Amino acid sequence: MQREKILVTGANGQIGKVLVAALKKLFGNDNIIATDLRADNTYEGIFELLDATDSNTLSKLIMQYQITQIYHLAAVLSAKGETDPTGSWHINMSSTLNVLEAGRIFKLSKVFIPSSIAVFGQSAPKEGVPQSFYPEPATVYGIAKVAGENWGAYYFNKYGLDVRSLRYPGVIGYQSAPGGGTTDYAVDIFHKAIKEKHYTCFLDKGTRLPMIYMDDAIRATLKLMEAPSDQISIRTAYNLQALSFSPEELASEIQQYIGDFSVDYAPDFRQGIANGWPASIDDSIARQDWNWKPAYGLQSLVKDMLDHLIESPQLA
Ligand code: AKB
Repeated sequence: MQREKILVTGANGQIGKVLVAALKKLFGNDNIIATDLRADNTYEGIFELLDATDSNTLSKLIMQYQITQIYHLAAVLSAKGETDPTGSWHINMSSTLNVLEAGRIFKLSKVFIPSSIAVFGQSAPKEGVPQSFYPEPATVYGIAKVAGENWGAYYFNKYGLDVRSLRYPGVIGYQSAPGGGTTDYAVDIFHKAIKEKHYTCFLDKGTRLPMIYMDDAIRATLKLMEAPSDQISIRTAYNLQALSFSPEELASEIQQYIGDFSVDYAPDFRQGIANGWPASIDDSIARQDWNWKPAYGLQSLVKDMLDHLIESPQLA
């Protein structure tokens, strides 16, 4: 079996931090090369500075470490993307194309480029959006994700590059902070509940969105990447989700543990983004193709988040 050497872009990000740790457990510390725009002084392991829009440095690192796989997590997310549409389009698209080109040129064995529920817009049904529903996103982030999905399928069909992808819903975890997303409230709320017993939510009551616990998101990613190639029927990106909830449903579950926790609502521009997204998507093809099944529902997610954040105050 080929010994894998894996490069991760955006390794300091919310998913990157946790995915790198999981990959190290699977493949060994010396086989994971974490990269990001800025160094994280607390990081233990091989780390390289990389702006993923810089194809020369990406190529140098691939040759230096004899990389066989890339997980491309670096991206400007939905809310931040709206503050600079053309700039974030450039970052998201040029980094994606750099990774795909590197995959083709260096004949990488696999490439993971995540997509998002943000590919769907107002035209999609609110509940259970089918895998093949035509994506009409309203954010620049969503537009770049749709383009990235199609580029991934193109590289697979034209060059045989094994590109795989998931449409991540909002990801909730205690290990790392999110940044620049519309679903970030669902992590922030835990930190504020513990520290201040109050949270002002930037999304309004009733805004139900598809979500997933970090453990499930990492498990889904690794399961997809481990699946035999002939089980992958979707080469754009698989619909993926675990649960759906609104801010007040999440707050009420947190109140089961922190009785004096209160929330008020001050929706900002992110409400407009959330209004365009579905409340749930149909991930039955992921369940069928590679046995995807989430382990966490709302109750178990809230309990696990609070257990970890209360036990380890440095995380809260
Ligand atoms: C965001 O809110 O932008 C992300 C996503 C759903 O892709 N968390």
